[in-house]
Amino acid sequence: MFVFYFDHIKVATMRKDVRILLVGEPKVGKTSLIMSLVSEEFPDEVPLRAEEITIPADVTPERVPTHIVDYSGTDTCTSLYDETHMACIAVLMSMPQASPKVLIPLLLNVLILLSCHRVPLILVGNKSDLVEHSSMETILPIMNQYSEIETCVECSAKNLKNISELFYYAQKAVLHPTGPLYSPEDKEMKPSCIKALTRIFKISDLDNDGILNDNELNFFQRTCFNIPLAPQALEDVKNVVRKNMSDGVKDNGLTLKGFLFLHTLFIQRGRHETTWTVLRRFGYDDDLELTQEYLFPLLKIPPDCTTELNHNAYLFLQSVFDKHDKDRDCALSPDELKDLFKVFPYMPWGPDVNNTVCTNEQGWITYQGYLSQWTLTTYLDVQRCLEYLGYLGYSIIQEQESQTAAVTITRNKRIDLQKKQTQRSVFLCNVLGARGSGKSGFLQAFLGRNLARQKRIREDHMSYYAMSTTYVYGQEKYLLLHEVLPDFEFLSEADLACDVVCLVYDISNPRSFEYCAKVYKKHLLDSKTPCVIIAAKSDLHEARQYYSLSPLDFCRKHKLHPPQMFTCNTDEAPSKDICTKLTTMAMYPNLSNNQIERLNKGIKIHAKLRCMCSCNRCTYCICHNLLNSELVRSVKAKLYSAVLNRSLSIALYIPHSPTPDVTSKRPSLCVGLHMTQADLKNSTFWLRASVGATVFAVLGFAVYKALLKHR
Ligand SMILES: Nc1nc2c(ncn2[C@@H]2O[C@H](COP(=O)(O)OP(=O)(O)OP(=O)(O)O)[C@@H](O)[C@H]2O)c(=O)[nH]1
Ligand SMILES: [Mg+2]
Repeated sequence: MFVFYFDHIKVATMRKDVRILLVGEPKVGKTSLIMSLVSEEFPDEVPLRAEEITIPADVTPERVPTHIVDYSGTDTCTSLYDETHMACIAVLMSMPQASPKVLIPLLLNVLILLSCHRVPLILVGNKSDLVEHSSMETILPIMNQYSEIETCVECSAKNLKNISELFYYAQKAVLHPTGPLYSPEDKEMKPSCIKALTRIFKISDLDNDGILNDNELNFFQRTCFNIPLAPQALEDVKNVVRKNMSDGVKDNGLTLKGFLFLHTLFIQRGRHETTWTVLRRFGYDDDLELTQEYLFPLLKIPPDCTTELNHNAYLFLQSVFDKHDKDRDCALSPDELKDLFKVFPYMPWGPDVNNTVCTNEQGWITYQGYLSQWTLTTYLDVQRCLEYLGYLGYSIIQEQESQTAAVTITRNKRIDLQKKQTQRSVFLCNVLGARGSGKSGFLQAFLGRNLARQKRIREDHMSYYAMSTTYVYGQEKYLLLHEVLPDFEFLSEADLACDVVCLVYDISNPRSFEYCAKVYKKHLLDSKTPCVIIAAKSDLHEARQYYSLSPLDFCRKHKLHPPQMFTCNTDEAPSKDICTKLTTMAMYPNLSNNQIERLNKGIKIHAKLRCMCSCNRCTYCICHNLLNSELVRSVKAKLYSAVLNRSLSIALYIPHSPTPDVTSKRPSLCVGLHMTQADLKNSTFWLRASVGATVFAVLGFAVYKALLKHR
């Protein structure tokens, strides 16, 4: 015989208290039963009705405060309807010698009331001391007929038989009801219970091989019951399953069939609490639905802050990807994706997701695309992200309080602007332009798709978002491109709230630049958001734009970068240089055009160094991860900003150095050129402090480069 121990504190969503209502014919012994329980002796004289009593939590077996209410139809101010409304469980008392003819009408009356409030019932035959034979034979068929009846007990208030047991059963029936789990008529678990346990099995099967091996079983046991299983107990569990079914144990591990069998056995042996503990630990309520508290833990996002996944969350998502990428091709085939989302009640990703993130040649979401989609959901709809992580069992597998532990709330953007540096990893770029100017083409190009490939995308599978990574100074950053609908009249503040704006015009269409100029003048002229104008379809013949200024003159006048030539009509994957520039501008909105250009030159050097593989498993990726770890990243960021500030201050004193754009309306770092003494000290401090870090980073790069060469 094996035993699953459990810790009461872990049963988080269990009821806070239990209210037991005693009903029955007059003189059946309701009040005496309560008095006998309290005083542990049979009272000779009893009042008509006992006052409501409360048994404190620490003296009850299930450790919940228990209220016992004596309902006497003759002397009471509350109706039976109201009482059943408040009760968690009712105890219908009768004499053991009561025949079904007497009992059933009485039972039906009570059941009608109870069914309104879904209150379970225990049938009690009191005064068992008066009869010689058990009445269970007559009672059991009635119990099987009505599923609301949890159990039947024969007791005697006089000789204290089964009194405390009765109240224990009542408590248990409330806290761990059989109804949602098991169908006594069919002698098997209910479909909703099988569904919930199957999801739990799949989450606990960490390597997704369809078997819970000893490690996984131990992890499961520890998560649910707080105690690991002793090796012998583990063997006992498997032996019980082996004895009862041939395919319950495979490769010395528990199969889903074996796991379900084990729970059926628990329930049949009256140990529902074991199954309930598991279900509650995985977030289920009494109706076997995932609770709102589990799926949507409270997370407050202050204004001007964004939400990103942290390092641990990415590691968790990586392990989920790995366990479903069976063929190890670093992409999820439709079947693998379906398998991944089996623990969800619905398929969360539609076909548009394949056109929002990177896919492989077959159109399957790659590892990088998969992480991008999670990053996008976290950024745009953090509640949804929490819900999805809940379905994947994030808090259970990662042993966290809730899914909120996966999310980083970024610093207020205004502080980033003041400090001229950011810790953010995700930047939003809104892409605007006249109809047909090439916005969607630009978005898809960011995902590595040229025009020929874009033409194969179905219209209804198109997406207004494109998310991928770019490298800025060796740091991996996510850029989210968002195509804004071109209706000029309906452009709102929200359409322009982003880190960088992209205005697209079609060089072959003489009317398309006007739209960009109008949007810029109306919404962006006085805005602090950096802006880039893109001259799309540069493979086509350039037409003269019908606008008072040429695009180049317009950019000069407004101190913008010159229009960026772009085409997605290429043989290979289109260039992503503009996206790198956009990310740089989003990261350093204070920088002038010249400074961005200088930064971008640096980026190209770094781009050569980076590992093109994104499997996250090979040595190259491990080195890459090390270099991108939180610690190194923060030191690097500080170092860059210190070097940047310093180089800018030097630039001031170099004769004929490119003059920074001092007259620009957008704030640029040149404002920061007039560095205060404090700034200088700060920068010197960071320069000194980062000498040590530089040595470390250089060593890291050396190892990394050496490995890359061999490759
Ligand atoms: N030759 C050429 N054609 C392009 C290029 N980019 C897009 N196109 C074509 O231009 C047309 C419009 O491009 P889209 O990207 O759909 O333009 P859009 O701005 O998203 O259009 P709306 O969403 O309708 O406002 C399509 O037929 C594309 O095939 C390019 O770089 N070169
Ligand atoms: Mg479009």
